[in-house]
Amino acid sequence: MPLYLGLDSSTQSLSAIVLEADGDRRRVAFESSLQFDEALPHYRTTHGVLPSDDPATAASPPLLWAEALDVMMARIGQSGLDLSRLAAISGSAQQHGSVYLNARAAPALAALDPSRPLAEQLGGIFSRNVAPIWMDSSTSAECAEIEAAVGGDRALAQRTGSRAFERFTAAQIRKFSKTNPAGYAATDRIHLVSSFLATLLTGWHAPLDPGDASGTNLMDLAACQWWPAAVDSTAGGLAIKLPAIAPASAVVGTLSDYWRTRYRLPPANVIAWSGDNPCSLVGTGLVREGRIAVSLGTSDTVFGLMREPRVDHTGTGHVFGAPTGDYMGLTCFKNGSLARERIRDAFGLSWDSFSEALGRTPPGNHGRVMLPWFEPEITPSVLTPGVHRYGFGPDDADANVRAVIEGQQMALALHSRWMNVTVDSIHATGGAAANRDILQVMADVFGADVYQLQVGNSAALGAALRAFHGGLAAEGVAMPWDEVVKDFAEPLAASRLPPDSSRHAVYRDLIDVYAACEAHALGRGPDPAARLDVFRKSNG
Ligand code: ADP
Ligand code: XUL
Repeated sequence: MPLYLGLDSSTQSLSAIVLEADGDRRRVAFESSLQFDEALPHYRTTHGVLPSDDPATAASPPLLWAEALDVMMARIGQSGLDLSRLAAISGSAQQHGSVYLNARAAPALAALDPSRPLAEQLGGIFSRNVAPIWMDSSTSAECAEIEAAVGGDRALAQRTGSRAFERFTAAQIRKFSKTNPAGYAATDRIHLVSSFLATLLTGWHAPLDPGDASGTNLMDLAACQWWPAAVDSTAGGLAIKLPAIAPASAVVGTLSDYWRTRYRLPPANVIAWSGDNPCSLVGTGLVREGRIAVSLGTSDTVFGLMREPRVDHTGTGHVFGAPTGDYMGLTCFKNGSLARERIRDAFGLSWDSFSEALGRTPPGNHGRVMLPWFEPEITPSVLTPGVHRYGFGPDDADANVRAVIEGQQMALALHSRWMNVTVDSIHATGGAAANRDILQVMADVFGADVYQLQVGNSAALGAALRAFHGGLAAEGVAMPWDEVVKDFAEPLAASRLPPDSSRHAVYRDLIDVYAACEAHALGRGPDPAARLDVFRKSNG
């Protein structure tokens, strides 16, 4: 039976999933994960990110991702699987991050020596040693400049799927071209994390898929091509530095000699890599409209498939290309797992004692509301971090635990309304989806059944399923997506967490109060004290 490999290079880790699939006989044959900070401590990252004094900047070393790939491929080589059956590989990567390569990259990648580790051969290929990542919020000026040059935020959103966002690649490239013109001039190719890793596998500059390219603010969403007006408004001479865009199921090359010789692998097809959210869409089985997934990873995201691109005119959400050739709507929150960890660690809790604390307070938390903006926030846009607490202080462990979870779930529900989906079931994924107490709050806030999935890492699974789909397509077999995801990406019936109607009623009240607190914290609304009082009186 053929094997299909999916890799996921996320903010904090690299994971791999190998699927064995032939018709209806399917199973996960191998799964492995490595945490960047622990496995590769010499890069000195924390949660996969380089330390910075400025909360607005966030970057990671691209060499770290390359070395992690080498370590993971060695593990796969030693997995005991019959790798001569490896038919195709695809990948998922954190979105928006950009990798800057000079003209030495192409010849160096084509001539890698399989007897030497990858990272020590890549030292000279970067025109910028660090890659700005999705957590960076330092480019508001560049966002404004790009929007002005293309005719405004609505024009940009209409064409590319999103207004200008600080973490999107266009604003990051513009900032680099302004602050380091020599480095920009020495840049031959700007990859996203996804196409950079695909490039390492194939040995030549691999194209980008429309899903990840729509996280740049540079792609014409309908045409799946770079939009010249945005490209020219971003930086001079950018058009020739961008990778090509290829369909998500395209074969972008075969595994280069480096990997074949070093780890005794076959010349497997490499299918275009994509972003972690487009991959998760497939990995959570959302290949039809009408359901949503919530990913509680380093970022919290809420997303769903869209047949037509319905752009968010409130300016919070995004429309990306989906691996199925459709579209996906997405809203992203930066204060996700790391905010939950901040509260857990502030009170010296484990995840178990965190759950116990959650159980000691009632839904609605006696009208205590938190906006957990430990770091600058993406949704809503908050550039200067600061946690806002209404009705309690930072020392009450139980109140803080419930407030962070409810605040995040309220924000997910409130800021996904633009997608206009009637939510009756949610597929939960990401590291924190292991926590059923958090998922129960999600069910009660949304008033929807929440399901866990058989394979927890939906981004890596989605990448493997994309390898499966693209690998078959390369052999002339067009398998429908419903069939691709069958058995692998289905919600576990036994995991269903139904909402409780009385708790949902509390949250229907609270969401308006939460919105009032958010407006106040953003300086756009009155003090919500009176509304909080009314809520407390009617909800205990
Ligand atoms: P990434 O965005 O890097 O893919 P993951 O989806 O792997 O992140 O999620 C990692 C996060 O999952 C960790 O930072 C941790 O806070 C969270 N996590 C893991 N287990 C639990 C749990 N039982 N309860 C809550 N959060 C958890
Ligand atoms: C999505 C986003 C994050 C990253 C990291 O727009 O910024 O979800 O993809 O996972």
